[in-house]
Amino acid sequence: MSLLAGKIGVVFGVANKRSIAWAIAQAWHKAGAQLAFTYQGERLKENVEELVGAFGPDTLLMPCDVTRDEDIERVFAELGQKFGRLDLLLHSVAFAPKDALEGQFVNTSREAFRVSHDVSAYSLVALARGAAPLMKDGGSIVAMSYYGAEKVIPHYNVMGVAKASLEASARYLAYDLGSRKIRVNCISAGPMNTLAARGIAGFLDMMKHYEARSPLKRNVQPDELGATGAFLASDGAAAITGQVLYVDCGYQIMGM
Ligand code: 0WE
Repeated sequence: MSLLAGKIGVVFGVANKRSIAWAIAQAWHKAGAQLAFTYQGERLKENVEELVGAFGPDTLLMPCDVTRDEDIERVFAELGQKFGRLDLLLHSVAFAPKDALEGQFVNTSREAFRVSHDVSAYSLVALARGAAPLMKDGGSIVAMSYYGAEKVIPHYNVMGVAKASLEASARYLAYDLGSRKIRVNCISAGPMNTLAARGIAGFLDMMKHYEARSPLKRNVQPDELGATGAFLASDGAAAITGQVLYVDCGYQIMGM
Protein backbone atom coordinates (compact mmCIF):
# COMPACT_ATOMS: atom_id res chain seq x y z
CA MET A 1 0.00 0.00 0.00
CA SER A 2 1.52 3.31 -1.05
CA LEU A 3 0.31 5.55 1.75
CA LEU A 4 3.11 8.05 1.15
CA ALA A 5 3.57 7.75 -2.63
CA GLY A 6 5.13 10.88 -4.09
CA LYS A 7 6.03 12.34 -0.67
CA ILE A 8 9.50 13.74 -0.02
CA GLY A 9 10.95 13.39 3.48
CA VAL A 10 14.05 14.22 5.47
CA VAL A 11 15.25 12.17 8.43
CA PHE A 12 17.41 13.52 11.27
CA GLY A 13 18.88 11.04 13.75
CA VAL A 14 20.04 7.86 12.05
CA ALA A 15 23.20 6.58 13.79
CA ASN A 16 22.99 2.86 13.00
CA LYS A 17 20.53 0.13 12.07
CA ARG A 18 19.00 0.09 15.56
CA SER A 19 18.16 3.80 15.51
CA ILE A 20 14.49 4.67 15.89
CA ALA A 21 15.04 7.07 12.98
CA TRP A 22 16.04 4.11 10.82
CA ALA A 23 12.91 2.14 11.77
CA ILE A 24 10.66 5.06 10.83
CA ALA A 25 12.66 5.82 7.66
CA GLN A 26 12.19 2.25 6.50
CA ALA A 27 8.45 2.46 7.08
CA TRP A 28 8.25 5.78 5.23
CA HIS A 29 10.28 4.31 2.35
CA LYS A 30 8.13 1.17 2.14
CA ALA A 31 5.05 3.40 2.01
CA GLY A 32 6.47 5.08 -1.09
CA ALA A 33 8.23 8.19 0.24
CA GLN A 34 11.50 9.43 -1.22
CA LEU A 35 13.90 10.22 1.62
CA ALA A 36 16.97 12.30 2.35
CA PHE A 37 19.09 11.82 5.48
CA THR A 38 21.43 13.76 7.70
CA TYR A 39 24.09 12.44 10.02
CA GLN A 40 25.86 13.99 12.98
CA GLY A 41 29.63 14.11 12.67
CA GLU A 42 32.28 12.22 10.70
CA ARG A 43 32.20 9.40 13.24
CA LEU A 44 28.78 8.27 12.00
CA LYS A 45 29.25 9.09 8.31
CA GLU A 46 30.35 5.67 7.03
CA ASN A 47 27.73 3.82 9.04
CA VAL A 48 24.88 5.96 7.77
CA GLU A 49 26.25 5.98 4.19
CA GLU A 50 26.12 2.20 4.16
CA LEU A 51 22.58 2.09 5.55
CA VAL A 52 21.02 4.67 3.26
CA GLY A 53 22.74 3.07 0.28
CA ALA A 54 19.89 0.55 0.53
CA PHE A 55 17.55 3.28 -0.72
CA GLY A 56 19.55 3.76 -3.93
CA PRO A 57 22.97 5.21 -4.74
CA ASP A 58 21.62 8.73 -5.32
CA THR A 59 20.04 9.04 -1.85
CA LEU A 60 20.80 12.53 -0.53
CA LEU A 61 22.94 12.32 2.63
CA MET A 62 24.14 15.48 4.35
CA PRO A 63 26.13 16.20 7.51
CA CYS A 64 24.17 18.23 10.04
CA ASP A 65 24.99 19.32 13.56
CA VAL A 66 21.58 20.57 14.72
CA THR A 67 23.23 23.06 17.11
CA ARG A 68 24.64 24.96 14.11
CA ASP A 69 22.31 27.32 12.26
CA GLU A 70 24.57 27.30 9.20
CA ASP A 71 24.36 23.47 8.96
CA ILE A 72 20.57 23.61 9.11
CA GLU A 73 20.46 26.36 6.47
CA ARG A 74 22.65 24.32 4.15
CA VAL A 75 20.54 21.17 4.58
CA PHE A 76 17.30 22.91 3.60
CA ALA A 77 19.01 24.76 0.74
CA GLU A 78 20.19 21.40 -0.63
CA LEU A 79 16.75 19.87 -0.17
CA GLY A 80 15.24 22.83 -2.01
CA GLN A 81 17.72 22.42 -4.86
CA LYS A 82 17.24 18.69 -5.23
CA PHE A 83 13.47 18.39 -4.69
CA GLY A 84 12.03 21.92 -4.64
CA ARG A 85 9.62 20.79 -1.94
CA LEU A 86 9.25 18.74 1.25
CA ASP A 87 6.40 16.82 2.89
CA LEU A 88 7.86 14.95 5.87
CA LEU A 89 10.43 15.61 8.57
CA LEU A 90 11.55 13.22 11.32
CA HIS A 91 13.31 14.60 14.40
CA SER A 92 14.96 11.73 16.30
CA VAL A 93 17.81 13.60 17.95
CA ALA A 94 18.68 13.92 21.64
CA PHE A 95 21.73 14.44 23.79
CA ALA A 96 22.55 15.12 27.42
CA PRO A 97 26.09 14.86 28.84
CA LYS A 98 26.52 11.39 30.31
CA ASP A 99 27.22 12.62 33.84
CA ALA A 100 23.90 14.51 33.82
CA LEU A 101 22.13 11.15 33.31
CA GLU A 102 23.92 9.53 36.24
CA GLY A 103 23.83 11.78 39.28
CA GLN A 104 20.94 13.72 40.77
CA PHE A 105 18.93 16.20 38.70
CA VAL A 106 19.54 18.83 41.37
CA ASN A 107 23.21 18.81 40.38
CA THR A 108 22.61 19.53 36.68
CA SER A 109 25.12 22.15 35.58
CA ARG A 110 24.07 25.24 33.61
CA GLU A 111 26.09 23.95 30.66
CA ALA A 112 24.57 20.43 30.73
CA PHE A 113 21.09 21.98 30.92
CA ARG A 114 21.87 24.33 28.02
CA VAL A 115 23.36 21.65 25.73
CA SER A 116 20.55 19.16 26.44
CA HIS A 117 17.89 21.70 25.55
CA ASP A 118 19.79 23.00 22.52
CA VAL A 119 20.29 19.57 20.94
CA SER A 120 17.09 17.86 22.09
CA ALA A 121 14.42 20.59 22.01
CA TYR A 122 15.48 23.85 20.34
CA SER A 123 16.59 21.85 17.29
CA LEU A 124 12.95 20.98 16.57
CA VAL A 125 12.09 24.68 16.37
CA ALA A 126 15.05 25.42 14.09
CA LEU A 127 14.31 22.43 11.82
CA ALA A 128 10.60 23.28 11.59
CA ARG A 129 11.48 26.86 10.61
CA GLY A 130 13.85 25.58 7.92
CA ALA A 131 11.37 23.02 6.60
CA ALA A 132 8.21 25.13 6.55
CA PRO A 133 8.98 27.17 3.39
CA LEU A 134 9.53 23.88 1.48
CA MET A 135 6.30 22.32 2.77
CA LYS A 136 4.26 24.04 0.09
CA ASP A 137 1.31 21.62 0.17
CA GLY A 138 1.42 21.20 3.94
CA GLY A 139 3.47 18.58 5.72
CA SER A 140 4.01 16.32 8.69
CA ILE A 141 6.72 16.81 11.29
CA VAL A 142 7.28 13.94 13.75
CA ALA A 143 9.52 14.14 16.84
CA MET A 144 10.50 11.37 19.25
CA SER A 145 9.78 11.79 22.95
CA TYR A 146 9.73 9.71 26.13
CA TYR A 147 7.53 9.36 29.21
CA GLY A 148 10.24 11.01 31.33
CA ALA A 149 8.83 14.28 29.92
CA GLU A 150 5.76 13.98 32.15
CA LYS A 151 6.73 11.71 35.07
CA VAL A 152 9.98 11.27 36.94
CA ILE A 153 12.11 8.42 35.60
CA PRO A 154 15.12 8.05 37.90
CA HIS A 155 18.34 9.15 36.12
CA TYR A 156 16.54 10.48 33.03
CA ASN A 157 17.00 13.85 34.75
CA VAL A 158 17.63 16.80 32.44
CA MET A 159 16.58 14.74 29.41
CA GLY A 160 13.09 14.59 30.91
CA VAL A 161 13.01 18.36 31.23
CA ALA A 162 14.28 18.71 27.65
CA LYS A 163 11.62 16.26 26.38
CA ALA A 164 8.95 18.29 28.20
CA SER A 165 10.28 21.31 26.29
CA LEU A 166 10.24 19.31 23.05
CA GLU A 167 6.59 18.31 23.56
CA ALA A 168 5.56 21.88 24.42
CA SER A 169 7.52 23.14 21.41
CA ALA A 170 5.61 20.70 19.20
CA ARG A 171 2.33 22.21 20.45
CA TYR A 172 3.42 25.81 19.78
CA LEU A 173 4.79 24.81 16.35
CA ALA A 174 1.53 23.01 15.58
CA TYR A 175 -0.33 26.24 16.35
CA ASP A 176 1.99 28.46 14.29
CA LEU A 177 2.17 26.15 11.26
CA GLY A 178 -1.39 24.83 11.29
CA SER A 179 -2.71 27.43 8.85
CA ARG A 180 -0.07 26.19 6.37
CA LYS A 181 -1.38 22.60 6.79
CA ILE A 182 1.84 21.57 8.52
CA ARG A 183 1.19 19.15 11.39
CA VAL A 184 3.61 18.60 14.27
CA ASN A 185 3.32 15.55 16.53
CA CYS A 186 5.42 13.54 18.98
CA ILE A 187 5.72 9.79 19.33
CA SER A 188 6.45 8.85 22.94
CA ALA A 189 8.15 5.49 22.61
CA GLY A 190 8.68 2.86 25.28
CA PRO A 191 12.35 2.07 25.95
CA MET A 192 14.23 0.71 22.93
CA ASN A 193 17.60 -1.00 22.81
CA THR A 194 19.40 1.66 20.74
CA LEU A 195 22.86 3.27 20.75
CA ALA A 196 21.40 6.11 22.85
CA ALA A 197 20.32 3.60 25.50
CA ARG A 198 23.53 1.62 25.54
CA GLY A 199 25.57 2.06 28.68
CA ILE A 200 22.68 3.50 30.66
CA ALA A 201 22.82 1.79 34.05
CA GLY A 202 19.80 -0.44 34.68
CA PHE A 203 18.48 -0.19 31.14
CA LEU A 204 17.82 -3.92 30.78
CA ASP A 205 15.96 -3.89 34.11
CA MET A 206 13.86 -1.07 32.72
CA MET A 207 12.94 -3.19 29.68
CA LYS A 208 11.96 -6.02 32.06
CA HIS A 209 9.88 -3.56 34.10
CA TYR A 210 7.88 -2.56 31.01
CA GLU A 211 7.40 -6.21 30.13
CA ALA A 212 5.97 -6.89 33.57
CA ARG A 213 3.85 -3.72 33.98
CA SER A 214 2.60 -2.65 30.55
CA PRO A 215 -0.90 -3.83 29.60
CA LEU A 216 0.50 -5.65 26.55
CA LYS A 217 3.16 -7.35 28.75
CA ARG A 218 5.99 -6.73 26.32
CA ASN A 219 8.29 -4.07 24.88
CA VAL A 220 7.80 -2.03 21.71
CA GLN A 221 9.34 -3.28 18.47
CA PRO A 222 11.05 -0.94 16.02
CA ASP A 223 8.65 -1.74 13.17
CA GLU A 224 5.76 -0.68 15.42
CA LEU A 225 7.32 2.76 15.77
CA GLY A 226 7.71 2.70 11.99
CA ALA A 227 4.03 1.98 11.50
CA THR A 228 3.00 4.83 13.82
CA GLY A 229 5.46 7.14 12.06
CA ALA A 230 3.94 6.21 8.70
CA PHE A 231 0.43 6.80 10.05
CA LEU A 232 1.35 10.26 11.39
CA ALA A 233 2.94 11.12 8.05
CA SER A 234 -0.13 10.00 6.12
CA ASP A 235 -3.45 11.65 5.30
CA GLY A 236 -5.03 9.29 7.83
CA ALA A 237 -3.64 11.66 10.46
CA ALA A 238 -4.71 14.82 8.57
CA ALA A 239 -6.63 16.14 11.60
CA ILE A 240 -4.03 15.19 14.23
CA THR A 241 -1.58 17.89 15.29
CA GLY A 242 0.19 18.99 18.46
CA GLN A 243 -0.30 15.56 20.01
CA VAL A 244 1.88 13.11 21.87
CA LEU A 245 1.07 9.54 20.78
CA TYR A 246 2.19 6.85 23.22
CA VAL A 247 3.67 3.84 21.48
CA ASP A 248 4.59 2.08 24.69
CA CYS A 249 2.47 -1.07 24.94
CA GLY A 250 0.09 0.92 27.15
CA TYR A 251 2.56 1.63 29.95
CA GLN A 252 1.57 5.32 30.21
CA ILE A 253 -2.03 4.60 31.29
CA MET A 254 -1.01 2.73 34.45
CA GLY A 255 -1.28 4.33 37.87
CA MET A 256 0.24 1.40 39.71
O1 0WE B 1 15.97 9.75 25.32
C1 0WE B 1 16.57 8.76 25.68
C2 0WE B 1 18.08 8.77 25.73
C3 0WE B 1 18.73 9.94 25.11
C4 0WE B 1 20.18 10.12 25.48
C5 0WE B 1 21.06 9.08 25.72
C6 0WE B 1 22.39 9.34 26.03
C7 0WE B 1 23.37 8.26 26.37
C8 0WE B 1 24.79 8.67 26.08
C9 0WE B 1 20.64 11.41 25.55
N1 0WE B 1 21.92 11.70 25.84
C10 0WE B 1 22.79 10.69 26.07
N2 0WE B 1 24.10 11.02 26.36
C11 0WE B 1 25.08 10.09 26.44
O2 0WE B 1 26.24 10.44 26.73
N3 0WE B 1 15.85 7.64 26.04
C12 0WE B 1 14.42 7.69 26.05
C13 0WE B 1 16.49 6.39 26.47
C14 0WE B 1 16.72 6.44 27.93
O3 0WE B 1 17.78 7.09 28.45
C15 0WE B 1 17.69 6.99 29.82
C16 0WE B 1 16.54 6.30 30.17
C17 0WE B 1 15.90 5.95 28.97
C18 0WE B 1 14.62 5.21 28.80
C19 0WE B 1 18.54 7.50 30.80
C20 0WE B 1 18.23 7.27 32.13
C21 0WE B 1 17.09 6.59 32.49
C22 0WE B 1 16.23 6.09 31.50
